[in-house]
Amino acid sequence: MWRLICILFVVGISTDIEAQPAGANYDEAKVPAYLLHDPLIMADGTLVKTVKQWDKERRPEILKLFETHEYGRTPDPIKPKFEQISENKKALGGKATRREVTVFLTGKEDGPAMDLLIFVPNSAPKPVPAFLGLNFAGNHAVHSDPGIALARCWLRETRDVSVTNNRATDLGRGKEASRWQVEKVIERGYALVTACYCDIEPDHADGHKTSLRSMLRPKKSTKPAKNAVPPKGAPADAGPDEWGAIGAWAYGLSRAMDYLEKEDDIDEKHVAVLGHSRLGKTSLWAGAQDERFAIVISNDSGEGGAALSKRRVGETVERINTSFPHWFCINFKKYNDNEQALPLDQHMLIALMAPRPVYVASAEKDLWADPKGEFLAAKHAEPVYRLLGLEGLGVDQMPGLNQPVGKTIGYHIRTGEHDVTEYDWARYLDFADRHFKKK
Ligand code: GTR
Repeated sequence: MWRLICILFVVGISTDIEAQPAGANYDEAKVPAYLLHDPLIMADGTLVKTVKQWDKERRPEILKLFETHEYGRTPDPIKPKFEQISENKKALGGKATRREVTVFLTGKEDGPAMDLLIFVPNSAPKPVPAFLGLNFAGNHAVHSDPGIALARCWLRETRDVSVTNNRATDLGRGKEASRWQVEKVIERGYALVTACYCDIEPDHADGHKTSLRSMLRPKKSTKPAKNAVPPKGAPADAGPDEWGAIGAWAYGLSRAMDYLEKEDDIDEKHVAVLGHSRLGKTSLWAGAQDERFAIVISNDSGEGGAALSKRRVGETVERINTSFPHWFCINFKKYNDNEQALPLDQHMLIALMAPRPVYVASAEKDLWADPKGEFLAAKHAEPVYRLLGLEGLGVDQMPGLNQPVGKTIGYHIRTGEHDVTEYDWARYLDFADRHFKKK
């Protein structure tokens, strides 16, 4: 019944296969023929022809598909409590005001908490638009400013010694500065708001035991199947569509947004949410669920983010569910080595951002994340933007390296590795200027 878009793609992009995880397909000639669901055809076969039908029927239907089969259901939010813990009006040599704010996620001071780091440009007229994103290594890693508190949460150990026994040390200060470009963001008149994702849930299979996910369970959760194997990465009695860690991290972004709605210096109607890699998957899921995010940006988010799963290029559903059993809901494991059975793909996630601007970025050497699959997902979200009277990507072919394209859907593939670079930030700032500072 459903009208399906049939795609068999054969292209070549320059490769660096040796540097990629082994055992995956990086060969376009070996991409299976696959079918994508049309984002404008309802599950019962009805063609979506009006904005109202999209808003009231198809959009909720697609959102529900992602809740049921991929990320799990997010519980109703608890009102958080906020406490400003520091302020420096002369940060960055006087160019910015730096604030640190603790967000008590369950509203209780003895519950899980997330520390926000906020830089607001001093010279820009208030309120200012903002970029909000989670970071991997603690707020202190985002900039070398010694006044930033060290992260208090469990952190992933890295090859260097900046994290010891899963705790932050001073050696980690500024370690991720190239990924945040704080000065550039401030110079362009935007605030930068960030928090460490491990404040919300530590990123390992048992992380749920100490995080929000053990305290805040979705209400009418479907029961585990009889004889179900106890799930890895989720509470023992978790229902098959109960949220995973990506859901919890996205929940944290929405609570940060709750704070921004109260922050006088920030214009809460102009907040762009962004994230890299697993946190790019998170920014997309946050943007899909929470329409307060006015722009959504995915940087190299790959499998379970912007890339089409059905192409099975680079990381597959099985690989991601095996390496990271806690990220998605239990139902997603049904699609291990069975992507063609998915009732969705990631173009439908991108379509959920419409009519808001969305930006998808890839990197040439990041084949694990399947750049072509990221481009195609952005492309196949376009019909929804058109229905809403907007231009989407505006191109049919993947652009060359370092040639950004797009109108309401932005896209680029830059030279280099899996990372967030100055180049990426410059594109996001231009994109935000274009959409936020329209005359
Ligand atoms: C990889 C994972 C990817 C991506 C990446 C990251 O190990 O396979 O899905 O999320 O980590 O977050 O850097």
